[in-house]
Amino acid sequence: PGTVYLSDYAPFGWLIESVHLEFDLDPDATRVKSRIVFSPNLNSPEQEFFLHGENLRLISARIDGTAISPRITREGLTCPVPEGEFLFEAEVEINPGANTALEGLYLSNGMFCTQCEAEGFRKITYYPDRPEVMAVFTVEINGSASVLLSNGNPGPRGPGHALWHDPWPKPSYLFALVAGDLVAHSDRFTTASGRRVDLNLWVRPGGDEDKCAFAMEALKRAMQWDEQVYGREYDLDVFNIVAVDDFNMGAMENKGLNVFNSAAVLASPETSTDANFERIEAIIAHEYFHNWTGNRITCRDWFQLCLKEGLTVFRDAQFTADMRSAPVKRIRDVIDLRARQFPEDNGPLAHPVRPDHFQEINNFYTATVYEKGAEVIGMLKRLVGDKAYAEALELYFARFDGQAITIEDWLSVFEDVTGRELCQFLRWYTQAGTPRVAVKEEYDSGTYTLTFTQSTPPSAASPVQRPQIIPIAVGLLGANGDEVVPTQMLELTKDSQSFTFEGLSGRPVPSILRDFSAPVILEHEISDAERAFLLAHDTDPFNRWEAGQALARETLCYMATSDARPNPDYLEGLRAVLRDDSLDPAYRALMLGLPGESEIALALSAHGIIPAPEAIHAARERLLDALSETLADDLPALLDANAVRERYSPDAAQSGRRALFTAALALWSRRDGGARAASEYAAADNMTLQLGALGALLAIGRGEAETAAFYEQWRHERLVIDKWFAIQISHAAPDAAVAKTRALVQHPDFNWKNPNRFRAVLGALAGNHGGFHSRDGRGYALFADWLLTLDPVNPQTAARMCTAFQSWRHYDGGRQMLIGAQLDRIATAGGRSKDMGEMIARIRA
Ligand code: HT7
Ligand code: ZN
Repeated sequence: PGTVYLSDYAPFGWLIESVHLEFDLDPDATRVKSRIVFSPNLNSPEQEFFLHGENLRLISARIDGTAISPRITREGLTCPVPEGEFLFEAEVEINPGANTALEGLYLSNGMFCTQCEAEGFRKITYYPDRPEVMAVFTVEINGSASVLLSNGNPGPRGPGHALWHDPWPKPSYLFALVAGDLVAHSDRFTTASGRRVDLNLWVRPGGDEDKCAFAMEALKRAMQWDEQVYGREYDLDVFNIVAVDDFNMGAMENKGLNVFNSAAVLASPETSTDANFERIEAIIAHEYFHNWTGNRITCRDWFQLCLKEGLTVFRDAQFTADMRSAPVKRIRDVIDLRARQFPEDNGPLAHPVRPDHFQEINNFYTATVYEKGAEVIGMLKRLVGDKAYAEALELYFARFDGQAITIEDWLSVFEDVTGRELCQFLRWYTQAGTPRVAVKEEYDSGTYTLTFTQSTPPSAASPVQRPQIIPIAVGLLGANGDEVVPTQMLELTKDSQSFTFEGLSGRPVPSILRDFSAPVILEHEISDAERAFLLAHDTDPFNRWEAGQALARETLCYMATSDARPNPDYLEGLRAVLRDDSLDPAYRALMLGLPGESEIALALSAHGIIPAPEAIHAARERLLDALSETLADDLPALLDANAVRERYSPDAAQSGRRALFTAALALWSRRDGGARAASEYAAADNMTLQLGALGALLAIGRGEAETAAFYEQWRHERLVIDKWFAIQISHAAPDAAVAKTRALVQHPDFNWKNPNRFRAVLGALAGNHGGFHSRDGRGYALFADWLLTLDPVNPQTAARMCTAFQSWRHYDGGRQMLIGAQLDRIATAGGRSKDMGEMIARIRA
């Protein structure tokens, strides 16, 4: 029901010459007056037009000054229109105070704010709410708040009144309005061509003012980077950012007025971890970069979402790599891809990077569209080379500025610059599923041959899979670890293909898929000794880390299915890496990270073994114990060497040392019973160490007093209390996680209508693999109870969290029955939202 298909796309029959909006703000009866000038877009426009509109009370409507009585449905308004240009006017009333879905105009702590992407503008006024309808907006705001903001440049303002004009045509999803008693952290940026831009980060007074400086500096770094690397300048006189507590996602790139989830913008050393700082820098950059990739050039329709999101994620990853460490960023991104995108692409929610149908577009802001979308751009860059990539992007901005376009348009600039046909490459956008690439090696008297075979399991989303073009970066190492063949980009285009290297003096060790050159699953059966060799010698930092991960993954799979002992090659190899002080501490910290329990579950399932969550958890605990034993002599020195004594900075160097320190502390706690962690907790003067020490204690079943003290210390800092809720559940033993969650949902601070708090608690339960999959089904039932509670209030956030169930078919029959029962319960519950209905139906299919 209600499915929209890409193949049904038809352009809107009118252009919009100008939009004038006037808001009279009132918490439960806001009036919105619109004046919209339409002109025909097609040769023979229809005699009637349809404007989207939901939950609006129409007060009056006129065309060219004459009152009309349009037909109103739940979805919008239909009325006959004259030929040629005409003025449409309407006045509607809306109720921001009753808007708990956080889409459209709503209230957060008394502040008016908007969220219009994807289809929220239709909850503000009647409008063709589709991304390709671009228009110049003028907005008047009448309200009692001291700060009244909208898109574009400010016009005259007086008490209770403000005027904004945005000279750049934009789709309605980029409209924004904010009104509140706010204070600004302000700065200025001068663009390369000399435009002086006022920068403001608006927050509520009373404690957040001192958490703005980092985001502001990050914004200036991003503005400069986009000029230097992509030649893109900012194009308005002011750039406003507002921090909002109630927000469904991280942030929103509204033209000139970005709205941010407080958690994605506010930071101080005492209240935020290094990871928070890095995330904030990345999201600030991401939303800023959208100004060109998304706002100036936007999507023709929502199927093309990856056009702006994939490219912007790719750009923000490049930025982080430049600001920090490229290998560390790459490894973190791959960890994230495997944790979130691979399960999606290999389960019932699989869909192409450019989906071809949907019921609710909000359900397609996915890891596939974003992260796989960015991987696809990385592959394109690898295939055409850096120079052609830069030329293609120049052409892209020149050719499509001010337009709403498709993925075919995007690829056309690469075709024009390189002369290459990219129709096979287009399959990365149209086929779902993660390709498997199997490797076979042959060596004969100096000639070495690699044969790759690709296959992608068919799925409901892609029943027929055709071969993709896969860039495979390969280097060959000699027996002493020297690189005998430096990195080459092989292009796998057929189902099966061989590549030959001549003139070698001995059989090499291959390093395949360097820098994770394509989002595929590599099936390369090599010995533990060869993996250990790569862990010791690979000159590609990604593949060196990958060798350690592969050893850890395999040993965990054995340990979870037998009483096998940990692989000594892994333990010894890791010890050697950790002792190598020439390696970046951040990189060594990543080396110490074990694959997560759900990754092991999926790896077992891929080998045809039904995963047992409790056995996986026990195996991981045993491996951590073995690691702490193997490293017993090294850990104290590692702790001393990486203790940061300088004044706190969230920079890459210091945060890398803290990452290694806290990873070592967690292992050392298994040896000293948590004594060192307790003293580190007591002495910590920043959140990274405080939370790291608390996590180390909780992981060994201690930390009760510290948990209580933490709450008392931070009870007035809502973003810290989110962490307090989450860490207790994520570090609970599997048999305690559900009880802990049950206790915490009774806590007076569990404000479940706040998406950050809901995610902190229920997201942590879903992330505690052993606890969520508790054999008696209590985890599933509790989770489903809360999905059903949240859905009528905030369907978007509830629907996103259904992904916790997406891998259900990998588990045993008992668990499948228990999950299936919860899915049935949700599916048949009355009053379910369209968002959740679609998600549950897809998961059950
Ligand atoms: N483009 C935005 C995506 C988005 C969103 C943001 C906040 C709340 C609801 C939302 N729906 C869609 C964020 C981004 O990708 O930059
Ligand atoms: Zn984005």
